[in-house]
Amino acid sequence: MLTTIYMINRKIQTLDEFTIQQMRDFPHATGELASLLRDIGLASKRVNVEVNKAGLVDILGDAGTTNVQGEDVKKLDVFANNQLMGVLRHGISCAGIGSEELDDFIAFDDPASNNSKYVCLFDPLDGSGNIDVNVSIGTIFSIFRRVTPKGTPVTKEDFLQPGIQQVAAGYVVYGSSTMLVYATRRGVNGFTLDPSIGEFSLSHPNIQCPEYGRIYSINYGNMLQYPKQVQDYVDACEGKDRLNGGPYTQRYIGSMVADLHRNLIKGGIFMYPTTKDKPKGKLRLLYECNPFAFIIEVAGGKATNGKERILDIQPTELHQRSALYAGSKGMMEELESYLNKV
Ligand code: P6P
Repeated sequence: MLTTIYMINRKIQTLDEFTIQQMRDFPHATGELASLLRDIGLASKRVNVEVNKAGLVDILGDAGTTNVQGEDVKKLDVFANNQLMGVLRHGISCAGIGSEELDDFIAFDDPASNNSKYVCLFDPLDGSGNIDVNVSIGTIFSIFRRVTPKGTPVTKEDFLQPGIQQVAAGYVVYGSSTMLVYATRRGVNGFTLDPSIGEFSLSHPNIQCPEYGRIYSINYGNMLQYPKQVQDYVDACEGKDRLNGGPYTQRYIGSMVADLHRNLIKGGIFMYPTTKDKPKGKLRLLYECNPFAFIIEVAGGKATNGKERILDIQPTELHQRSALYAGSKGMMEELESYLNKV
């Protein structure tokens, strides 16, 4: 007897279909956020093409310039920045941008852009020091509703909002596969780029960060510069104290998108404390810490600067830095019990 094999016609939603479905669920939605997310998806697909062939074309190596942080700018950083700036400037949803690669914010200041509802901040290619050695890198983005009147050019006030005001935040990780993960208050969803159709397809619906994990991520090279409470917590992670599920395992890629993506999915804690060399921290608040803090909190985790919730910090400068402790709720509470010891 012939066995009839029913092909499972599991319809996998593309990013476009998913964002449109989300819009249908909100009758008052204008579609601007959906359009903005699709624009970011388009730019990241173009970046992905270059990242995937970075070893073959003359796009490796330094672009010969340094960014506002004083870091050597790799050609792919510049390419990624220009791709994001281009799609957002010519879209219908973004009035202006802030970028790690740009000294100041940019108000697009044309009639359509000035009537757009959102502003976007991004690190176009984080971890770019890893480009030449084929380690996962990423794009990080943060979306706010503008606070200045529509119809006018955006001002710095539109960008210096506390992270809790984010409407959406996400990242693209260019790794063994290319994934776009984004959060709104409704949840965190992950989309894997399907090369056969050239679309991001829903692969990780409703991502939840496990309350506990076994992974702790920190750069041991700076250990002697970290606050003593952090050193004591890391000792505990190594098994010197009884921690829930411990002793843990240490994983650190040196590319925060890759480290935080792994910890989001598997559970874990990521720490970039202040150091004597960087007393305000290394990571940037607006386009690195805020987006990941938003994503991790929506997924059930926690994110602080060691003293206060990242999302509560009132920014004062576009490129200001912050310490970052982020990840599984239970592990963050273990860490906080050490940080609160005077
Ligand atoms: P360190 C990459 O340059 C980055 O901004 C983050 O992606 C990463 O987590 C961190 O810096 C690594 O810094 O000092 O450990 O090399």
